[in-house]
Amino acid sequence: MSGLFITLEGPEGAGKSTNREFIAGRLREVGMEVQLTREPGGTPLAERIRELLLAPSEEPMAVDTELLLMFAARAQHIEQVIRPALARGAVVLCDRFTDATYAYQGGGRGVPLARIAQLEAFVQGTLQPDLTLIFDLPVEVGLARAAARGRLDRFEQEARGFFDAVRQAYLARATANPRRYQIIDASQPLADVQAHLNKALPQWLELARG
Ligand code: Z5A
Repeated sequence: MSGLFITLEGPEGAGKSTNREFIAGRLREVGMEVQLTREPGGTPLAERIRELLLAPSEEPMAVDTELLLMFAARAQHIEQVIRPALARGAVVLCDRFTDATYAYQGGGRGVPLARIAQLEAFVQGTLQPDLTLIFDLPVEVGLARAAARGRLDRFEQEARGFFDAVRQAYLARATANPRRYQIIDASQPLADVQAHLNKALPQWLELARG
């Protein structure tokens, strides 16, 4: 039996973490086993790599170091959590995955997309999400939400242009493959976002199961 792989994406402060619990709840209500997880991270070892990636440090992290650490954490996560969960028929609900690498390292840092695609094929083989929900909102709204939370991590300290490029990279990927991606207007009040999710989820799941 093969499960369903759903990823949640979007720029800073878009509400992925807030809404992943909501989505997991809806899926569990209809009897699905949900494996809730996140990237970078999702296993004890991958969470240690996450700490390296997010901690501000005096020594600048080379772009290739960042890229390889993202995929190192992903390799561990796929082997330990994602593939076993899909094999037992669960829904894997993952807060960020490789679309974030295309958006942040590709769009934000300027890594050539072909290099990301090589690592993607090496680490994932044919594994791809069945459904990707992009929580989209104007950059300034997301940054204000993130800032209101307090201390900023290494990514959140980037300049405005970085986040514009991240957002555009996400939207370009969704436009290029409308079958897999659903864009959600995350600038709406939370109650409206969740009413939309509630209404649209059954149809998206049907599409994803193809
Ligand atoms: N990264 C990367 O570069 N490459 C990769 O391949 C991967 C990741 C996988 C960590 O990710 C960083 O890693 C991330 C990209 C990079 N960059 N950063 N920073 P993360 O997902 O753990 O961290 P994040 O993107 O910073 O998450 P976030 O800022 O916490 O965003 P969120 O999860 O989408 O938002 P949230 O925590 O649910 O909500 C933010 C606040 O807004 C919170 O106070 C909510 O109560 C509030 N909120 C949420 N929705 C609403 C609405 N609708 N209205 C009003 N307020 C709201």
